[in-house]
Amino acid sequence: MNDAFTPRPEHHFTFGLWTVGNRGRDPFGREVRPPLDPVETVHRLADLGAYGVSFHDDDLVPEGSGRQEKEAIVKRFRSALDATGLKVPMATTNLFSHPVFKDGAFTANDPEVRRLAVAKTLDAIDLGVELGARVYVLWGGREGVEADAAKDPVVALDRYAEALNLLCSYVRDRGYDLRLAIEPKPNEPRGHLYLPTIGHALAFIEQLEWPEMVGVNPEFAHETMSGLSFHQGVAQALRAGKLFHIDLNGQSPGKYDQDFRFGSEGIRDAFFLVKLLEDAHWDGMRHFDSHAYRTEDPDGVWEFAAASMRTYLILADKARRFAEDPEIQEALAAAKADRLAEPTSPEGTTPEAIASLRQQVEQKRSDPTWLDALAQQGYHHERLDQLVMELLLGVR
Ligand code: GLT
Ligand code: MN
Ligand code: MN
Repeated sequence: MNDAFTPRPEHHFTFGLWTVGNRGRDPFGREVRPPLDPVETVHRLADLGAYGVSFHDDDLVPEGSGRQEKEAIVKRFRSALDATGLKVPMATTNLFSHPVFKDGAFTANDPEVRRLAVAKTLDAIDLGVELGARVYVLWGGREGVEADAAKDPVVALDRYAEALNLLCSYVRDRGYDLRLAIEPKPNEPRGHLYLPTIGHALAFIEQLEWPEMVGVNPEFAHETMSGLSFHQGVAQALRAGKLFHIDLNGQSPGKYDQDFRFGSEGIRDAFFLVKLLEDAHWDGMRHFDSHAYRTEDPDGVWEFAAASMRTYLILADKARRFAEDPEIQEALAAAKADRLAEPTSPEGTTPEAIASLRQQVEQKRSDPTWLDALAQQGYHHERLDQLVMELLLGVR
């Protein structure tokens, strides 16, 4: 299909090798799809109109590969990138599959394990930068605990921060043009993970040695697992200038990390997320961290990938219609949506400004009808929300 929702490289859609390469294994059943060659992934994604591909070190260069093997793999991968024009905007490290990381990587109690985790990440940073990555994602899948007594949570965060400082120092020393992005998640695979939400990560970043080098990579599924609003969390990251990357997928609240196709669950939050990114002209990658249902054969995987991008473009079109729809604009005015931009204290935050604000309120209060009138006004959110529903349901 070639229409207004056909993805093109300028839309900046990217996929991890591990996403379309997901073989459908789950805790109860084995793989249902054959392995996917990264080179084939590059060609298929380019054919579908994607901009780029991301990877964990081990997705591209399998664990235990020798130096020559690694060189051959990277060379072949680079040729596929050159042939298709596909980019590698982001790379990351697998610090969760190997049994050595069962007690954590950067927060493992054993310092030897922590040193290994840092060294593995430095190697992976070199590889990512070599292939063009400008963002480096850190998802702490094993950074957490089940037996709370086993780890002092304050000291664990000290070690987490130490690891981030080491990585930043290395990036600076090498002169790499690379920013780091922490990916929060509340739980899974650990019972509790450190830095469980966007808010936790943002606060943590401010206490690092080079906070300007570190931002977040929020994932739709991860915030939604805790019942939080994804787009509101992303808005806070954007406001802080910390949205370095984003993982798009689908998830229903309170469940295991589903990583479903973007938009397949949580369509309203997905819409407000797309609207947020598009209204802000956010120039980062629209990265899908999701996988096809286990029911799918290899063809179904490419249907899944094409649909992920198509849904994003449909929602971006809805966001444009939202801005142009006169009835929606009227309903927004009734909700006083534009007045939220008005400062509460137009005169500022000085003691004089505060005194003036109080005096104005005092004066208004002297009119006995003022408070009642304010309290009794309706905001017509029901009308506004229904209009959004109708927009999403395709009848406006
Ligand atoms: C893993 C995880 C994702 C992370 C990836 C990056 S790996 O699939 O579930 O959320 O983004 O390490
Ligand atoms: Mn996930
Ligand atoms: Mn993710």
